[in-house]
Amino acid sequence: MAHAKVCARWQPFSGAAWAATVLLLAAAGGLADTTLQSSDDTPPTPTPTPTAQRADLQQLEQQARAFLQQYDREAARRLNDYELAAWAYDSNLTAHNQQQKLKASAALAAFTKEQWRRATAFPWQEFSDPDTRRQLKELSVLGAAALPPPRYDQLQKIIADMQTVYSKAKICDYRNKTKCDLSLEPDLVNILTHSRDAGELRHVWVEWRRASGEKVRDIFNEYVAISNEAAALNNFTDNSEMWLEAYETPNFREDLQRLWEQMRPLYQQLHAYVRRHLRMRYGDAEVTQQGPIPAHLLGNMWAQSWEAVFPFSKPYPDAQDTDATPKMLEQGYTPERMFKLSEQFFTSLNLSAMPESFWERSILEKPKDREIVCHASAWDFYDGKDFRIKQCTRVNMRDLFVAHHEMGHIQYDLQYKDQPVLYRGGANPGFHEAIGDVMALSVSTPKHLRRVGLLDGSEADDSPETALNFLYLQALQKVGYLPFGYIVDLWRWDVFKGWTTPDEYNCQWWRLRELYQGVEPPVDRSEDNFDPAAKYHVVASVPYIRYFVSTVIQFQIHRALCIEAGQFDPTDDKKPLHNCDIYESAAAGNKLKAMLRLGSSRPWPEALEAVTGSRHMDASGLLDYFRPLAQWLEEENRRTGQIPGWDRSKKNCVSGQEELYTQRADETTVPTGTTRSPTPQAL
Ligand code: BJ2
Ligand code: ZN
Repeated sequence: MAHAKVCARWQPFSGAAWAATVLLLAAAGGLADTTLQSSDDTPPTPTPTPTAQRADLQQLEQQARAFLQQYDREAARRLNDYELAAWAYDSNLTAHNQQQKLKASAALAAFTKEQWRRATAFPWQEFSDPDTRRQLKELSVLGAAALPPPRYDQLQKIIADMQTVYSKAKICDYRNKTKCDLSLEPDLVNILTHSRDAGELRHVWVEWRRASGEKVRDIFNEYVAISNEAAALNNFTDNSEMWLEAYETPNFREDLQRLWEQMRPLYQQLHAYVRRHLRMRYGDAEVTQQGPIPAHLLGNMWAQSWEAVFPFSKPYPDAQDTDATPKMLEQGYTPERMFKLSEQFFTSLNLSAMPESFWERSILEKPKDREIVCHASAWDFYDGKDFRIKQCTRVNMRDLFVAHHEMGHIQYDLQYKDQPVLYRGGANPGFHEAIGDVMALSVSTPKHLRRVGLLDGSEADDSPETALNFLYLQALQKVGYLPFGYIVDLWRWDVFKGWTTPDEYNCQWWRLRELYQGVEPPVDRSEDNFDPAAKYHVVASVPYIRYFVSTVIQFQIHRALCIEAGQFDPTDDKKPLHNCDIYESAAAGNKLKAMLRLGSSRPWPEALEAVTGSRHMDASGLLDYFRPLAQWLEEENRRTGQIPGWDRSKKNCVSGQEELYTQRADETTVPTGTTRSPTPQAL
């Protein structure tokens, strides 16, 4: 469970001939502790053991190794069955395909449980080989398969249903109310990116939430209850603890909080700068001087990535743009060519090309004849050969980076394909998310874009103004993203813990949005709405903190690879980190490869150390990268009288829609009585 990959969120296992082991176990004095949760990975205590018992233990350890080998073969086959059924459904959302996927899921769970039973019968904590201990420890956390089969099936059905509502959701056009076939990808994404009509943006924002999140509010409650039941059966206090197990780090939450505090001042500078430009664009009535930013104006459905505001807010409007989209369109780029370009970057680092079958089986464009899960994803089919991406790709720079993100997953999958199934995962989930993004940090530099013909001019044309425009564009994606990457699971952890109760789900979501992101909804909200579930990972039950972790460590990894490639020198002003392109550096690629090949066979600090020399997550990579922009933003905000931070929102969040109407009527005389956020200063 700890390292299970996200697309198959199950614990792998095996199915074998067990008579010999059972006999041995009987000889050794019975079955081991059968609690579901593992304790730790510490070496066995060398208590004086009678010789006979020691011999039994050695024999048991040998048996365990044989078990793991057999398990590995069988697990790969079973996982392959499941992934094929899941792919069939996600790429054609029919009732029949859903049934098949749920059947495959139930079969995998039954197998997992059986293997868990066998694995935990070994006294693995006492084994001498650390690798055998690690694999059995991994197997000892059963996850959702611990549920009684009917309850397990119910959980999977709820997740599939929530994901399907999200994937099929449609809304009506702002102007033509009879045109009601607008889907998130590509229609709503296009409107949010290009429309500058605040009314239209508000419409799309509100309607999307009506068509997606609101529809799953009731079944989400059941999802929380069953997830917690599963966690309890695994001896965790609640599902948030089970999710955090993947990081194998005590006090992980405190570490994250510390990272956020380190980066918050930079975020607040960016926020203040963007707010000023939004005010200039949309007027004081839409955007106040000192309030949170209305979430519908940032060019993204969740206000998680802000690059769409770049055209009207760039620091130097007359300097060269670093957007590759115009050239991509001019050169007739296709989705396939975007992925080929990404593949070529990987191979230039001496990393692997995609197998032939990848190009045959992937879905790189939105099909016209059926409904699919359009949200981009990368798939490992666990047979060492079959790897695919499904993405409703559009030809633009944003999707070029998503293509790199997804290919980063496949590259990781390819590098650890010869590891046991139990180790075919990232060092921790954040590492898996970081690989493609590390590539994109090089690819997005003006230097690289010119090299591949996606930007005019030569390096000699690079002025400090172009560099700042570029860094600003990067910040809109990466810095703008940070608090969103953080709060999705801050919210879910408290929901699983029962600290946020169903009558507070939506208002608590907005408290976090306001407190950390400094955004507010364009209209009042209530508990009739369910805005967290308007985000894919919430309905698909995919943990989210991995993306926050990734955003931090990708800059650490980038910095280390840039030094390896001779592209970054902290003592040389002419080689700033943001200008580094590791293209064609086999030295950088080999360093990365050594880490990727480990999969999850070692605790993550070791993997990080192999590349960066440090065993700790650290925001200094990101802060180093953005330093020139941070200075510029500070000065610019001072010059224009912007005060970073925000006052409390004047938007309301109340228990029900009815209360909202009463309240509006009474607004002048009655105190709001609404759920309010703590002040930003309380952060
Ligand atoms: C677009 C991207 C995910 C991802 C998909 C869906 C959920 C898991 C996978 C896994 C990968 C693996 C995504 C990109 C950055 C921010 C975040 C967002 N889709 N997943 N099977 N992103 O991570 O690629 O493909 O191998 O573990 O959701 O909020 O858009
Ligand atoms: Zn990813």
